[in-house]
Parts: sequence; structure tokens; C-alpha cells
Amino acid sequence: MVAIFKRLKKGLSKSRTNITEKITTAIKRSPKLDEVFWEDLEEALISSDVGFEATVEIVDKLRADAKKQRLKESADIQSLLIENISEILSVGKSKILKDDKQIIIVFGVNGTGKTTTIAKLYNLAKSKGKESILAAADTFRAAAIEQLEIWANRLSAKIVKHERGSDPAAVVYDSIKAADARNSDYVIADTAGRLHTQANLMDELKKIKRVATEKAGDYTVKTLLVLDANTGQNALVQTKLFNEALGVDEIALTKMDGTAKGGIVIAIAKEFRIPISFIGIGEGIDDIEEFDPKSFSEALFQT
Ligand SMILES: Nc1nc2c(ncn2[C@@H]2O[C@H](COP(=O)(O)OP(=O)(O)OP(=O)(O)O)[C@@H](O)[C@H]2O)c(=O)[nH]1
Ligand SMILES: [Mg+2]
Repeated sequence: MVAIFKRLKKGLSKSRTNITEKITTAIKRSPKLDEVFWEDLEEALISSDVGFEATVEIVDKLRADAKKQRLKESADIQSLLIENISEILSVGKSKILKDDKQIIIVFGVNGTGKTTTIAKLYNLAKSKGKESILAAADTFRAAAIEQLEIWANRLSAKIVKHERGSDPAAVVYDSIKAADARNSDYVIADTAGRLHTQANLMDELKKIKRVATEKAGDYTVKTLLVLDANTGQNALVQTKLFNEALGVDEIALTKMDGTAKGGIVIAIAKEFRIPISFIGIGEGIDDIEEFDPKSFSEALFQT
């Protein structure tokens, strides 16, 4: 647990440095809890992409709690802040890779990290003794099937693939049959990157989900939206539109190692109340963490 926490802290170090520096500066400027301090804190949160609404909620609650507890020093609000944020982040239980027998459809806009995340998820499941089948349902982009195949070879994973240009729903269908025959725990389906504005590609995704649901048998269909943390507030737009079109069960937020604005996690949780189940903190196969609200807020805010 300690080692995992260390890795998380390291993975979040850009955001962590950004936020804790601002908070430390605010504390230095106003050692006593006063209006200036609350304003500086608000500014620190908003500039880390926490979002206006969540920031106001956090600061209002902190002010009330600080008053109740008769806190006088601004340095004393740290544990309240962590608690508060952890509460906002606790929006329902993640089920993906927790329950057995799932068909996990992974989607999102181009380049967010879908294929890499799938490899990481396969590996994570394997480390818990679970077997998965990879479905190469990105039949659209050149070399997408090969990219997943390279991961599959590296991980000795079973992969189901068709020709490029074929119907991705048929790939998922065959993957479910294969999973059934082998009694696999999970099917993890890669799909082509698409913009939420491309109606025909969104329809294709709906078809994949429909076919998966029809053929699921003992399996449960889960949708996992992959968002790139570096896209900032645009991640909110993506979540809204994919959710309206398709229903997003859970979210994986990638490239948290590359952004100083990890507060976006809080904005997403606040606005959509969709569980963020995984965060990506690097390009390597182990650079994924199962999201835990408390560890996350500690890793981000503990000075
Ligand atoms: N630093 C960092 N890089 C990541 C992370 N996740 C993915 N990447 C990188 O992001 C790039 C795109 O990753 P892919 O997995 O190919 O993304 P994709 O969404 O499948 O892309 P398309 O299939 O083209 O839509 C690769 O260079 C990955 O190594 C992460 O958590 N951190
Ligand atoms: Mg891909």
C-alpha cells in the first residue's frame, strides 16, 4: 500500500507541485484564516481545473467546518480540505474489473490512450488471476489492429481480430463467443477514436453496445470512457456528449503524469457523478492506478 501511494504521488507530481505550492503560498501570505486566504485558496483550486462549481462548494464547506471547529490558522485546514475533496470524489462504486464476467467497451476521442489503457487493464486483471480476451474492434484506423496485437503478444493475451474495415460489432460478437467458450472473465474491447460530433461513428458505437448487450449471456456490458487529463475543460464536454449518446458507466483518466491540472478529476466527479475508476500515470504497462478518492486527495493535497 505504501509503495502504491508513493507511485501515485510521483505520477501526480506535476499537479501536486502546482496545487501544494499555491496553497503553501496562500498559507504564508495569510497565516491567519481570513478572507484573503479563502480567496487565494479558491484561486488555487480553479487554476488547477477543479472547476468553478466544485471550488465554491469546497470552499464554502471548508469555511463552515473551520468556523465550527474554531480553527484560526490557515495551515490547519489541510486535513479538512482532503476530507472534503475525497467526499466529492466518492460518487458511486466502480465495478469494472471488480465484478466478474464483464464485457468492457472502451471508447473516447482520438489519441486519449484507449489502446494503452486496455493493455494496462488486461495486465491489472491478470495480476488478480483473471483472464481476459482483447477485442480488436478498432477496425478503422490504419495499424490499430497491429498496435493491439503487439500488446497482446507482449502480454501473451488472447486477441480476437478481423480484417481492417470490417464491422467492429462483429469483432465484439466473436470475442464474446470466444470468451464464453474459454470461460474468460472479461472481454476488453478496443474501439476507434472518434469525436463525439461524428454522428455515424457514434452510431457505430451504439451498434457495438447493442450487439454486446444482445449477446452478453452471463456477462454484463460496461462502458468505459477514456479521457486525456491534458484536455482540461474539454474533457467535460466529451463526457457530456458520450454520456448522452451512449451512457458512460465509468471513466479512465489518462496522462495524469503529464498535467499540472489534475483538479479536472474533481470537476468531472462533481458535474457527472460518474465514477472515475482508473487513472493513467505513464506510458508503461504498470502505470495505472485503481482510483481511490482518499488516496488521490492525499496524494494531491498533502504538503
Ligand atoms: N504519459 C502518458 N502517456 C500515455 C498514457 N496513456 C497513454 N499514453 C500515450 O498516449 C499515446 C496514445 O495512446 P493510445 O493508447 O494509442 O491512444 P488511443 O486512444 O488508443 O489512440 P487512437 O486509437 O489513435 O484513437 C501513446 O503514445 C501512449 O503511450 C498515460 O497515462 N501517460
Ligand atoms: Mg487506439
